[in-house]
Amino acid sequence: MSLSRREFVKLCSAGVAGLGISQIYHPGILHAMTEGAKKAPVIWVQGQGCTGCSVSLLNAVHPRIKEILLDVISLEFHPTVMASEGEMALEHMYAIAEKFKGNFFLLVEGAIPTAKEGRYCIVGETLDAKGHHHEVTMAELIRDLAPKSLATVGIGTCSAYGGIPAAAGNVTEAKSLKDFFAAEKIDKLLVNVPGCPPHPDWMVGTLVAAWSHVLNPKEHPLPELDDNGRPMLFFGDNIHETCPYLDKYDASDFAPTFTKPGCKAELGCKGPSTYADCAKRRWNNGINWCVENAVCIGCVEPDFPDGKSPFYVAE
Ligand code: FSX
Ligand code: SF4
Ligand code: SF4
Repeated sequence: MSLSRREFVKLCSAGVAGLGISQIYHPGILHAMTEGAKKAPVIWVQGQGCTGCSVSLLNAVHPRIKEILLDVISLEFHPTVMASEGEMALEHMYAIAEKFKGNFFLLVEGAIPTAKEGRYCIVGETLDAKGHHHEVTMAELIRDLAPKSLATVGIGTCSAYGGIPAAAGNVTEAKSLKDFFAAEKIDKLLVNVPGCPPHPDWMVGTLVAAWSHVLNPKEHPLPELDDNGRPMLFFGDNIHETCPYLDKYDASDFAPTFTKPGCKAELGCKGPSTYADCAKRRWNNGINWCVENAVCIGCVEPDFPDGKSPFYVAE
């Protein structure tokens, strides 16, 4: 399928305005966007996290992960899915960062531990000039790669805001990208795609929007970010205000248990203090979302998890 530039922009605008993900990722849009254009070089690194963000990405439906990898991005390094490993993989990653200096996206999953010189998170080994093994910390990796990237993207709440690794206790002195950049005086465009884990559409959509901007800045302005560095396109809605159970909330008609449909306010729902489009977009190909069988625990917010605890309230 081929679209004119005008049709492409019209489809994009329709998708963005209506938040219809199938429109945003209409196959024609993907095709038009990538037709004759370079794919976005991406380096994905992992620090203190659970790999849930990566698993969520693999669950992408519109488009599927196959289309993302073949048509949208050139995934040059990803610890979970790449076939290569060890020094060879790290060498490739460093070579790509040099080759595409200033022109690749650094996607960071997981927080960055800074206690004990970052040694709570060793991400690989390299050989130094004397042939000695050198253990590379997550902190060192970000220090090296972030300044060379076109933009750094915090994938998941751990890298965006500290998340679970930076929760009370925090013996590893885990930091978010923003705090790490500030401490290290790294001046680089930082975009956050929080969520524990983030919805696949949020990750792919942010990359598509950013790469469209790189390819054609006049027609595709950079997506607007909120005060917490999140694209408004996906994080502009208040969960509570867009919840299908808002009428029940207003009528003080509360569900007594998770498994009963209805407003979960009395069970601990954090929808009122949480901003994301989960109520409209839903998860797992639109089949379900947190509030149907549990509560919103506010996983996309900078104060998650401590400020959102306790997640559940027992009667
Ligand atoms: Fe964090 Fe990624 Fe939560 Fe996990 O690793 S955002 S712990 S879902 O998956 O960084
Ligand atoms: Fe608000 Fe949560 Fe009730 Fe929905 S279930 S109306 S988000 S309190
Ligand atoms: Fe996170 Fe709440 Fe969305 Fe669930 S509904 S994914 S807890 S923001």
